[in-house]
Amino acid sequence: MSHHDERTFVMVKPDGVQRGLVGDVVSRFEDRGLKLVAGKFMQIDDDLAQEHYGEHEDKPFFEDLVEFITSGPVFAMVWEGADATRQVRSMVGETDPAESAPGTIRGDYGLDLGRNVIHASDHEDEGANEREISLFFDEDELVDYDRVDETWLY
Ligand code: RTP
Ligand code: MG
Repeated sequence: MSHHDERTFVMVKPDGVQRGLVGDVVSRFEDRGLKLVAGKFMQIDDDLAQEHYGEHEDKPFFEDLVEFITSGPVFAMVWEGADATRQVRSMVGETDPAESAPGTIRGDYGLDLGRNVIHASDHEDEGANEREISLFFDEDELVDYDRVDETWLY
C-alpha cells in the first residue's frame, strides 16, 4: 500500500445480498479503479452489530438497525485507493435512498432508510474506516498485492 492510498470498509447489507446485488456493487468499485484488499461473506452476530453501530446506540432506530443487519448474511469488503473513503461515500449516495441521486448505489437500488443496500465508512468521522476494518477483519485477511498495471487504479 503506497503512502497516499487509503483503505475503507464497505458492506452489502442483508437486503442487497437477498436481492443479488453483491456482484453489481463489487463491479462498481472495480470499474471506478479502486482495489479490493479483503472480502468476507458472513453472518453478523448481535455483539458485532451492537459494536459496529455503537455511535447510534441512543437513537430510536438502534434496535431495528441491529435486528436488520443481523437478519441475514452480509458481504463485508475493504477497498483501497486515493481518498477511498470519500470516493466510496460519493458512489453510495445519501443515507435516505429518496434523497440519493440516480447513478449512486442507493439512488439506483435503495428502497427506504433501513433497506438502503450498503454500508460504507463515514469520511466525516475521523478514523472510522480503520476502526471498522479492524472490527471485521484480522490483519492477515487484508491482502497486500499489486494489480497488473497500477497506472489504471484510482
Ligand atoms: P451507513 O452507516 O449504513 O453507511 O449509512 P449512513 O452513514 O449514511 O447513515 P447513518 O447515519 O450512519 O445510519 C446508519 C444506518 O441506520 C439507518 N437509519 N435509519 N430510521 C431512521 O431514521 C434511520 N436513520 C438511519 C440507515 O439504514 C443507515 O444506513
Ligand atoms: Mg454511518
